[in-house]
Amino acid sequence: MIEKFRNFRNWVIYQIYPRSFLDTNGDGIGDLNGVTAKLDYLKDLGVDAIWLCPCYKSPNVDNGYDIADYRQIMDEFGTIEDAKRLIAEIKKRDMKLIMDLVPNHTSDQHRWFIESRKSKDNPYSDFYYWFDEPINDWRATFGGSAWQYDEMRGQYYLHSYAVQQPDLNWDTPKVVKEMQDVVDFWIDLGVDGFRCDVIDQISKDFEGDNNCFGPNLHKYIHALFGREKAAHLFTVGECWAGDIEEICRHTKAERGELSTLFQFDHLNETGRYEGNNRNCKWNEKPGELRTARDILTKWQLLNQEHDILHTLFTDNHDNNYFLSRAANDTDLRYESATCIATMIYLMNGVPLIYQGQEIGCCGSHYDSLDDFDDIESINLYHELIGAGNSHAEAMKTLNFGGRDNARRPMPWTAGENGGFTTGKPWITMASRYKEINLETDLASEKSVFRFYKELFALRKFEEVLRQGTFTPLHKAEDNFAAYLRELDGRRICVVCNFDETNKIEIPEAHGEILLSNYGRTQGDERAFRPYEIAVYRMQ
Ligand code: TEU
Ligand code: CA
Repeated sequence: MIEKFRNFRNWVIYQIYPRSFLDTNGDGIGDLNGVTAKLDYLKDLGVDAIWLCPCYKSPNVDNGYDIADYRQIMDEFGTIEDAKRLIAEIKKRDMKLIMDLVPNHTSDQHRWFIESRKSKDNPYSDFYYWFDEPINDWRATFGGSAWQYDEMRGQYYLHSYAVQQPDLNWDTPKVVKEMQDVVDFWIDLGVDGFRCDVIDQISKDFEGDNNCFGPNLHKYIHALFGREKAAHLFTVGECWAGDIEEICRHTKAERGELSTLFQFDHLNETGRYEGNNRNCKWNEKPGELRTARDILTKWQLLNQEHDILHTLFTDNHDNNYFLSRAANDTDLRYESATCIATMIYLMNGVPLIYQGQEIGCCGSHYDSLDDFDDIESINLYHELIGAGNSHAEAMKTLNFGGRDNARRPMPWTAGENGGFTTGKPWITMASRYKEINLETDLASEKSVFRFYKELFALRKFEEVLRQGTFTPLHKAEDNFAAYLRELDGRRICVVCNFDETNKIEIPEAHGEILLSNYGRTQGDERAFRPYEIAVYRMQ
């Protein structure tokens, strides 16, 4: 692995959904100055880099993933001067900033689309996909047909997501140039990388009836990041690549494309609702932790064999907290949160943590649709009711799988609105925020924050945890994860018990104790308790 990619393994990346992080001007909406105000908090946690979800000018149909100007800051979040100050303050602390690039589509309020829809022969006419009739039966992720008739233009345009998110036509050379200029604009402002939204969709395979992995995909990704100006960047793609060959085509260093990518199959997240299909994020799945362990083990070994950089994550702004989906977020919330964190973040790769994970945030339960904001959830609710489901059944689906769960404001204190805002929060606070917030966590004997801080410090201190190999020790039938990290003869064993009831004996569990979520001391050989983890330096 090249030096640059090896160095990325030394980072801990923290994902911020700025709308819900901290409001500093009382309008109930998080803002960039709120992120700046919390940089020391993040530094203290052990964060090296921040992935900032879209903060560009947007009408917020999809909360910033519908961009009206890639070079201006969303009015609610502040100004470009606030952005420059945030970047300067990040650099002062020797931290990095990764912006969220959304290359597949814009808002329908972007000037390119406003111009494009005016006629068939203006300079922006071919910036989007226009046809006299829908040319296939593609569906939009947020429901309905992916083709929308536009009265002004008199044609249909393609939108893979909301109607208000028209897909850019990357086969138009000027689109490629414009997006290169957007990347360069933010590089010149000093950003250190990009998370690339649905990057596999920027080339469509109309022949193969597939809205991603088109014939020019790698040409376009290379056009963005295979240039000298972009050579230093950390780039992570939100990708659907399901086989190792395609993943290598995206991420091998010599290809000049991405540093790494998100693979979602350990989250069982196929995205769109597929009824009672187990394999989608909306439905509860027993044994999810073991399934995730086995999928992660598969990719750890494959990525290691092909010497590519792996992303280590369980949460993001598109999913309910993994803690609530896969473990026990009630009477064993601390144990579950610390068990999940240890299993994922001591593996081989670059750790990414989503805001709130570090204090054991979990899903909410609301019975009124008024407590939901996300276009995906609200569209799905109406689809479910239309399909004959009761209100209660539809709300059960939204509460378990909806994106609003992870977008409820970060609870800093047990006080009014969790200390997130002095105004009215833009969305209802998490239903348990009075119990689960930073202030209460830090006052607890069992602090998730202090455990995360210790976990990241251990990873920072032990090079074998950042650069070592991964060898699984568990077997498929084991209800625990156990793996070995090795580097130049140094060996560290990680053990995570998933069992809530039975205590288990783990033969590999011996050596010098480096970390425990039960206060296990040296030489304590008792059986493992529910969600107990231990990390050993082995002789
Ligand atoms: O998400 C792409 C994607 O996979 C969506 O289908 C998302 O995962 C969905 O919630 C699955 O149920 C990216 C962004 O992460 C998401 O926030 C945006 O809404 C979407 O693209 C459009 O930009
Ligand atoms: Ca604000």
